[in-house]
Amino acid sequence: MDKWVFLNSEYVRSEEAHLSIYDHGFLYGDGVFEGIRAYNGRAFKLKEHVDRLYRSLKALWIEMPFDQAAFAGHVEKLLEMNEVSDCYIRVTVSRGITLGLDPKNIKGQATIVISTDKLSLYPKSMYENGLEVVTVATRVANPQVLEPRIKSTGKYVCNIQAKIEANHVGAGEGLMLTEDGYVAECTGDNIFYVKDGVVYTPAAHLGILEGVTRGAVIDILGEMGIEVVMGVFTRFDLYTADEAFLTGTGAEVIPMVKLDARSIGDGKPGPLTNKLIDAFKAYVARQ
Ligand code: PXG
Repeated sequence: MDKWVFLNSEYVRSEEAHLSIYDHGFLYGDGVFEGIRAYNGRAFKLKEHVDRLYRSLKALWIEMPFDQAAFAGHVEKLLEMNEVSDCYIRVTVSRGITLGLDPKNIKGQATIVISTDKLSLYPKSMYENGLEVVTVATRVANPQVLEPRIKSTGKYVCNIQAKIEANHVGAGEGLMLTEDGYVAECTGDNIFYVKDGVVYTPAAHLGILEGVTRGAVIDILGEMGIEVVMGVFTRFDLYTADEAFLTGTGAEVIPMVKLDARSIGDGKPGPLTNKLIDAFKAYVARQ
């Protein structure tokens, strides 16, 4: 189906949205992105996503021709123009166009694309039965080399390698560790576990993406009166947890029932996880 796409500073038909072969995003992965969900025609946590996008851009010194409010306005307008209700909004910004890596030779503005697409979701059975996860050999990037809080397109070669590893053994997700072997995150999701009624999740400084869904889930757990501890954990903590779950724009909240072939708890989605999934649905509905 034909649809509108926002490209640079105008709305064009998707088949007319072409990018240069000299785009720095294509040549070097020199850009950033956001994946946002729309529910009932409204972009979920749009401000949080746009703020994260602008933080990523600032860190990479990529300049935008408009401010955050105007950018959010373009996302909302595109949703209206495409008359979509529940969809995946993809925002990609690259430094712009020049062959050669020196950014001073970039001509014109950053390349900016916003599109709305169909969501590809985990099957319903995975929410009911839970996901099996394996630890992959590919580590998350060391923050001193590639700051994970920058959602850069280039960084995702690591996550894609990790996903390939998980796919090869038929796992639903791949768990990535830090260089030191601490639990970081999955290839496209943040990770949480439950032990004795307390919820634990890796601290941001370890080299994880500070997920928008992670933030929402921490708020919801707070509303539910459940303590959330951000810290440094090993796989032992997950193997011996009562429950575990993953969060992300794509997965929302999904139970994780196995890690490296070991059952977590009794190997079924846990009661707190199931309660949280319901609470997340209610939270989304009232946004
Ligand atoms: N960690 C990583 C490495 C991610 O890529 C998350 C955590 C969860 O963050 P959010 O803000 O979504 O709660 C992500 C999210 C895509 C796509 O295009 C990737 C993500 C989200 C949406 C779309 O594949 N990654």
